[in-house]
Amino acid sequence: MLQFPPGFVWGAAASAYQIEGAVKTDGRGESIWDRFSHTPGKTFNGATGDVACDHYRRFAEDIRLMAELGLQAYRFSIAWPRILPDGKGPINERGLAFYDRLVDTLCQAGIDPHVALYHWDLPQVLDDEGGWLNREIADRFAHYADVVSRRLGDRVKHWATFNEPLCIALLGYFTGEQAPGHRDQTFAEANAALHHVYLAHGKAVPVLRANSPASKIGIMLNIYPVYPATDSEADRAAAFRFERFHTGWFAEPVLKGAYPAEVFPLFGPAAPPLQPGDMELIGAPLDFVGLNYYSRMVVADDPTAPDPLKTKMVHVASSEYTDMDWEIYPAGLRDLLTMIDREYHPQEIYIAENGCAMPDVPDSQGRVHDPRRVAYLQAHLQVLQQAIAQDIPVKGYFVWSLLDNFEWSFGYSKRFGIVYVDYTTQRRIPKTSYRFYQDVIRANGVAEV
Ligand code: IFM
Repeated sequence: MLQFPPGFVWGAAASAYQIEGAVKTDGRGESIWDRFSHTPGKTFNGATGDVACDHYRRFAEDIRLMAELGLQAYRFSIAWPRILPDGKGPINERGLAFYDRLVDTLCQAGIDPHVALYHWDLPQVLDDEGGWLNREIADRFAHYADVVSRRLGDRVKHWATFNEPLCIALLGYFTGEQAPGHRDQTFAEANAALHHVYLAHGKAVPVLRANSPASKIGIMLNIYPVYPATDSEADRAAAFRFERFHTGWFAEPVLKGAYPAEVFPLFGPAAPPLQPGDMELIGAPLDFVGLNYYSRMVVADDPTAPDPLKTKMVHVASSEYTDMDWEIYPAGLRDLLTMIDREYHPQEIYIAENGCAMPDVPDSQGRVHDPRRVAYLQAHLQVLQQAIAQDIPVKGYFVWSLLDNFEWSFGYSKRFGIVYVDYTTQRRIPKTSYRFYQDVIRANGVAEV
């Protein structure tokens, strides 16, 4: 048995729009994901988060599932449009009261609430004013952070400002796969959105510290370790360029307080709209970094590629891939942690998301057996344990996700949960991986395979 340190935190993660449903209940305003998912052609089979897992109504049942699992922490996000339906004010008391009840019920069950303020569901009214392209949004976000942390800051001990700024910027403003669905190929919008997300982060951090002084403050980043497709000089150079763009561009503003100088000139007039003082705010020290790890990137040099990086992604023929077509590569977690620790020295790290989509189906007796997810989790936890044994300061692990849920533009076609959700009845069925994770938590360790 590979033991984790005493006090290691075992958690599960989710986000508001992916599970809550109840999009018109108790005064919630419209979010960009309501608008986007209701636009024909934007999501698989036209799926929306209108009902999702109905968690808004069933949260107590879901917390019972968490308690039975032995969960010590639950990471969820707050829906900004429930709190400030008009983006700025007035405050919607019924929305705040929901999260109050959620936090209280978690605490009563002995489960520590870890809160993310933004997991992609911007109030639509703010998008109508330019959304993340409008610099003023940073102050709106700081105000929202103030309202939420004044109310919950006595019980919430871990706050994250944003989940995956890379996705907000790239998928929201470059590829258009996610809300608000812009496709600006000059990159100017993605860079502006990223910069304003980070500015909002920088302005919210001191607010959270003031309102919730006993808490730890951080951010969730999705950083992929990058590997060359071959050992050729051209591919190694391509992997370096790609890494500078991915980790460098999307993570270093918060981890180092600077955009990488070698990437900045690539964008010319599409560079982020920096103003004096921004980077000091953005780069202020954090208490923890949340890393969302699923897979790695393998890249090759491609002089014909239309983008300035001149690279292409490569499939590894010998590897196994998940239902998202993401390579299963547990060793990447070790490489990522080693790199983050060496380059950026964060005080504390959480694996804030890790898991896989698999095509789960109940058997004739209604049980859901998911051995490939068990193997995935087992292999990643084994690597994680080894990294911790080498003194990398990982304090906790959050499986993505407790429940199957709305996987953004993929709708309900991808199942990430350790609990199966039958969307016609809302019945929850713990999968084999739920039992596996229960054993891991109980033992505070994982068997070596
Ligand atoms: O479901 C998403 C989550 O919202 C953000 N991180 C990746 C997950 C799986 O795609």
